[in-house]
Amino acid sequence: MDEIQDHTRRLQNPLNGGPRGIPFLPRVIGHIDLDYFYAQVEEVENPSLKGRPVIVCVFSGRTEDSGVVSTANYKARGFGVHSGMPIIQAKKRLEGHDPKVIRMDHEKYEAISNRIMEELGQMVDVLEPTGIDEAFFDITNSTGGDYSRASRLAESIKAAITKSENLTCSIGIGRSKIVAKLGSDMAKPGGLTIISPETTESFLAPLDASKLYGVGPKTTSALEEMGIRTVGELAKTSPPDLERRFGRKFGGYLLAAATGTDADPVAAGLEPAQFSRIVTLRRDTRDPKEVIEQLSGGMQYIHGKLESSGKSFKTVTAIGILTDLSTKTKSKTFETAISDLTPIREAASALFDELSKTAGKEFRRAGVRISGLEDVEDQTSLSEFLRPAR
Ligand code: DCP
Ligand code: CA
Ligand code: CA
Repeated sequence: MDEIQDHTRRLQNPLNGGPRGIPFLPRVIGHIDLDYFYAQVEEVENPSLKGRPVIVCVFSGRTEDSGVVSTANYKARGFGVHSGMPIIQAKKRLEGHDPKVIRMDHEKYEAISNRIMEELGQMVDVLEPTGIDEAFFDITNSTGGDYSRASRLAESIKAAITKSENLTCSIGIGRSKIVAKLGSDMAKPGGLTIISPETTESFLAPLDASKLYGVGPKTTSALEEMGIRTVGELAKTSPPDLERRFGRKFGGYLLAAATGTDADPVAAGLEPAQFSRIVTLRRDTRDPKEVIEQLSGGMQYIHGKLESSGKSFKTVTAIGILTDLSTKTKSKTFETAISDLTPIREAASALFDELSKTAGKEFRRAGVRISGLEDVEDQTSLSEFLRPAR
């Protein structure tokens, strides 16, 4: 029940998120963004591309080269290529530099994104994905508001994504969403920026006001007219001056953004429709027994989640990620909802037996998911039912 209670408290008091009612822990908010995401996925899949300019493109199909660059790796960016540039123009800039042009494969990136979000969700208190390659997270509770612990947790998040997907990302940690996002932008690629409450003011002060989320070209020139160029200058502006120019709401927002006091909480998605756990196997294998053994802790974790949420489930899915990074799944659905661990284990064993026969390759990672969640309410779990009456 702890989780549910903590979550309720967070909702009641988005400013602190303190565990077990301890008030006013400094918030610890993170923003994570994967580096040159689509292009990096292609590099991981085909390591021989490393060192070459890579552009991932959406072809419109009108002529051979019509379309735009979806993203480019940093090598290609060095030649001035960027997202949204026409393919023809990008090719001109990369002429003579051995560029690799790849067609965008959205499904592939999405599957990887989902796996990463799932993994992240297990490492933080609250995760709010905001795009295919980025998310805000709240780690106030798990760090106790301590920024050194936050730094270590961020390092382990980076290490986990490197281990599971071989991808690099950038992370910013700060006391608000805006500060965290500025931090991750600044850390690109592959970096980590920790902005503790004490250093927030000096971190923000020199930045251009246009870097703040929500400050576009129009606001930027309005601010310039008022003699405001940096975030520090904005932070020192009197509230009435800002409100006169931008209205109460936006004026207030600008001031909060500039002082790193924007209180927008990290919002978890809707109630989870499933619980899952994916692990990277100690070695690639075809042996379902080996897989199940290494998933044992993961299944306990899922079962714990199930219990603490007061849910039961109908469907178990075995997830196998093969050495070529393709994903194979197989599911079993029970007729009635269940809340015990044993049927999860048994179903997963049977499903991995079947998967291993059809996969055709070794498993690199493996996972179990339960879905078809229902409230337990007064439905008796098998173990309670079998327990002798006292
Ligand atoms: N994307 C796209 N078209 C754009 C911008 C982005 O298709 N105009 C896609 C491709 C990117 C992904 O979204 O890989 C994530 O976008 P980002 O803005 O985060 O950019 P990248 O991840 O590519 O690079 P960075 O390292 O700067 O984050
Ligand atoms: Ca990115
Ligand atoms: Ca992004």
